[in-house]
Amino acid sequence: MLHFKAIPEDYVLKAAKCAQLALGCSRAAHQTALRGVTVPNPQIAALTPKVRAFVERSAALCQPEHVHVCDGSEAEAGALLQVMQLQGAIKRLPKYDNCWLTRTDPADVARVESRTFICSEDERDVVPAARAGQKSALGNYISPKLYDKAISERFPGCMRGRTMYVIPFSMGPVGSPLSKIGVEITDSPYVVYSMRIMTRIGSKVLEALRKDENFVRCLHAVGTQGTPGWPCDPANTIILHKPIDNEIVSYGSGYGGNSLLGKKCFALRLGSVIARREGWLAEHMLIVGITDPKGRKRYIAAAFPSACGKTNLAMMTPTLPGYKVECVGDDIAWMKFDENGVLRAINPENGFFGVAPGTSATTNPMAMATVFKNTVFTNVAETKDGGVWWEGMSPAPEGLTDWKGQPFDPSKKTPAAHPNSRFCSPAAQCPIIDDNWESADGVPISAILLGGRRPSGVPLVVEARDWKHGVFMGASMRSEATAAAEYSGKVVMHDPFAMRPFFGYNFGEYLKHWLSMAQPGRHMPKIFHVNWFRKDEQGKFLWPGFGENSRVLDWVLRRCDNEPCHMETPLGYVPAPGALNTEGLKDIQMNKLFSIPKDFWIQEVDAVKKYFTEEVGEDLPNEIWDELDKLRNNVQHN
Ligand code: GTP
Ligand code: SPV
Ligand code: MN
Repeated sequence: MLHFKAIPEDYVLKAAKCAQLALGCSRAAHQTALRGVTVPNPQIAALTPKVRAFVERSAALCQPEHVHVCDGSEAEAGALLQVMQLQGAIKRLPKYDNCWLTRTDPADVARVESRTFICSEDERDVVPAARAGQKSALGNYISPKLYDKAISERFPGCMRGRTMYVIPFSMGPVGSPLSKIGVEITDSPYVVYSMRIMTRIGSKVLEALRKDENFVRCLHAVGTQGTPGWPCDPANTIILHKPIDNEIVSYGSGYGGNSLLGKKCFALRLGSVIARREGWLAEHMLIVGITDPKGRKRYIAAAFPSACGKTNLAMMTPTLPGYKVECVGDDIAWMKFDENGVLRAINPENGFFGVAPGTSATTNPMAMATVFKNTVFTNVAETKDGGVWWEGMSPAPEGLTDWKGQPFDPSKKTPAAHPNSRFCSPAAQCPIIDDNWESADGVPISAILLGGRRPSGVPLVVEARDWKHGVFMGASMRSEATAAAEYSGKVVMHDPFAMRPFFGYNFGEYLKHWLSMAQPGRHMPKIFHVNWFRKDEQGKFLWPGFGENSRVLDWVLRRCDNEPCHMETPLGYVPAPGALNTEGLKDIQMNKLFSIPKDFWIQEVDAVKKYFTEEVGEDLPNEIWDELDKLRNNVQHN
């Protein structure tokens, strides 16, 4: 058993020392480098009994050299940067203020959905009836026995010679009634530094734990393989969730959603289970505030799959005159109806872990104004003058170093930045961060958008006729695969509610939970499906997207005011002729953007039916079957 007496007061020096020793550097070299960065660690005494027990158990299992409890201070952040520089894990980007570049092992670049599991006694808690005993497309099940086995095969002694960091973190503003607390234990200083951007960490969270002892236990270790600066273990990577115990265990990957356990693991997978139990919604949604030319401000939440435009919509610069957009969150929404029947949302995160490629001064100027200070860049290309570059930012400058650290050769087909390269930046730095983004009560939601990458057949925008129809739209969402997970190629995948990789429980039950939200006295937000990604025969986008999406938001908000600017189609309501403001846009082929090809939709209905039948079966609510029948009828009689 590890005793806290054994934990050094001058943790940083010792942590750095062991990092150096592990890499075989000379003692003198690192001691010189680290002179003056020793920080006392009074946090240990502050641990509540439950946290302490979790730390002691994890230390006994992983056998680290040192344990450091994070206080969240600036001094600590500085020390982490020093440790990582000594390890060769990051390098400074001298072109900007406090910006850093990481290159991962080329085998550890995205979420690994095939190795992500949810554990429960009963498989049906996780996997819908139709897939009993088989692989499910809507989440991987693992039994408690295999869960324990997976841990015991990987964790014993995995932090030998390393420092174990303890990160108390809050999802949501500390103290908000909608917030939840977690404690992540990790041996990756990159994870600690990223968590301090993406969540609220440190002493204030330990303080809150003294009032309410409950927290989600998150254990993470990177493993001992990988490249010099990026230890990992791709062959043995596993991401485990056990909702009944409020527990997340992740091994072998340092990347994004695999390792920053507050994000997808907690806020969505465990979050969806907690939300169902407590009667609210944990969703893969951005939250954005829009002020119209009359000065009326409304908030919208939007679910698009990974790498399908959430960050862009959340920070959009509207092209329509008189509109103003402000950002509350770009990835996750926790939403709950209040006592007045208003759906209120918080962003449980504290930062943006955004897709770099495609981000530019024309597509997303607000992101560009956010990311060049206090940011960690992962797997982007580096410029000669110590800056960063990625595809879509600007014409490629001379002398680039690619994401693997090699001189970039533009004549080759391989990109300079990895397609899933990302920036990790504090949300507060966004120039259009909403005044209410940390409001303890959350912001009121007027409309919910759903969407995906649909190169053909799917109109620019369709309004659901009612809540039930909207839930069906979410259930039947599909989208082209992206680089955010381990898929290759542009296959169109089912991705209900953009949550396919993030469900913490049986998808059929999830749909029932959504349906149960509609109750008398509640102001149900209108639901819309949008598609910025429809293409013409030449493969060119039919819609300019980005800031021009404000034209769609304008119509959405007018519909929220019940303006009769819509017309019926087999799919739902679309803008009446002339109702979508396209003033000043050239060459927009409205007929192509809004066409509803009969053959396409008959196939779509068949594909959705097949998916519901094969993946959900009897767990699919009758209301959703009814909506599918209605759609088939509408399409056939079109
Ligand atoms: P995650 O962080 O993975 O959840 O992704 P996200 O949903 O936040 O996606 P993001 O906004 O980062 O966009 C991903 C890619 O889609 C980027 O390359 C964007 O440039 C591109 N994109 C975003 N919005 C639009 C749009 O309206 N039109 C087109 N054509 N591309 C877009
Ligand atoms: C996503 O894939 O939806 C992301 C990035 O937001 S990650 O944090 O890796 O999940
Ligand atoms: Mn996401």
